[in-house]
Amino acid sequence: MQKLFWIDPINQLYQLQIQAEQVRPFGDGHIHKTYLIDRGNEKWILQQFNQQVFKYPERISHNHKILLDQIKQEALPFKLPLPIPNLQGALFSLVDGYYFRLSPFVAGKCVNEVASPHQAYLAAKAFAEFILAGIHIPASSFQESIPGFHDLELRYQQLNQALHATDRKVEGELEALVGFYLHQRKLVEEYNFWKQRLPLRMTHSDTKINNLIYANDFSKVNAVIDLDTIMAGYVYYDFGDLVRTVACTEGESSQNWENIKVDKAKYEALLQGFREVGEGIFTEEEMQSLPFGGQMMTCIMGFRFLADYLNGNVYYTIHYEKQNLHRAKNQMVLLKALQDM
Ligand code: GN1
Ligand code: MG
Repeated sequence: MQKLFWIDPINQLYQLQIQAEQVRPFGDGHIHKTYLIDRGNEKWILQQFNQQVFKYPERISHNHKILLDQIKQEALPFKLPLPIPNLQGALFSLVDGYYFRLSPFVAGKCVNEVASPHQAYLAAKAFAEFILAGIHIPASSFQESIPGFHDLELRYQQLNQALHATDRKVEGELEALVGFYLHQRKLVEEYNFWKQRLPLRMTHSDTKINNLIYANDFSKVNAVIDLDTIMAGYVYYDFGDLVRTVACTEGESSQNWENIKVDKAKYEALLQGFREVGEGIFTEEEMQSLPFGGQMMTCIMGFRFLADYLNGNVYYTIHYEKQNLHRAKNQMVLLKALQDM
């Protein structure tokens, strides 16, 4: 890898002696640039942070400081690799106008699909245990790292705005997709219904399955990662994004439309994991809202992928022009399957 502009300042800020040969791109998140720093027996994750998506890094630091202060890491059954403070005590380091952060590397397997209901169960348990670990912290202490991140009403409006502003011709497949998503008003109403009834909790808010690290033999969960979206939310968000990414027979980038189905055994395993951990702690209504979460999170991702396609692919990393359109189509097929359950 060629000389990286950030190496010297990062070495200074964290008192390291990293060399360019020890750095390589890592993972397949859609948002940040992630590198593994591998010095043999010492490893870290370094991220060049996406400031287009996360416009308020100080809010993330605020939230992470709460976690560092108020969550007993030793009591958690997995690791929470929060950023390592630099020499000045800051969780982010500014280099040439870009934000970077360093965090501990946790070994294990990061997957886009789980192989069995048992793995689904382990994932659900881990994310539910994460909510539990923060249940004593008032949700109002957290700041919104992305305002309205899971606000279905807002995302619906943003889809409408994208539709009005788009340079694309809205016809054929695109028109059908737009039609389908604009018809999801009922889910938006249901979102507003639950909002009146459920308590806010500290949630992870991005529980897609590759934001978790399993042990190499899949016997347990080693870490919950991607901690930027931790903020106040509803329990069903975290259950819902698991349904979207675990209880589906195809991944979110698949174009095998006919094969996109709900995997019922994995779905039940997710429910079991949340029930076991939440029993007696989450309210009755929170438990009842879980199935809505699967539909709602699939729908919101459909809104967002489609809006991004209409906006000219400015948000998600894509590998070909129509990828966001196809992701929106994929989520539509899954949403229909969830609605038919
Ligand atoms: C993004 O960063 P990553 O890939 O874990 C997105 C999530 C979406 C997901 C869809 C901050 O997550 O909301 O569910 O892509 N994160 C942000 O793959 O927008
Ligand atoms: Mg990720």
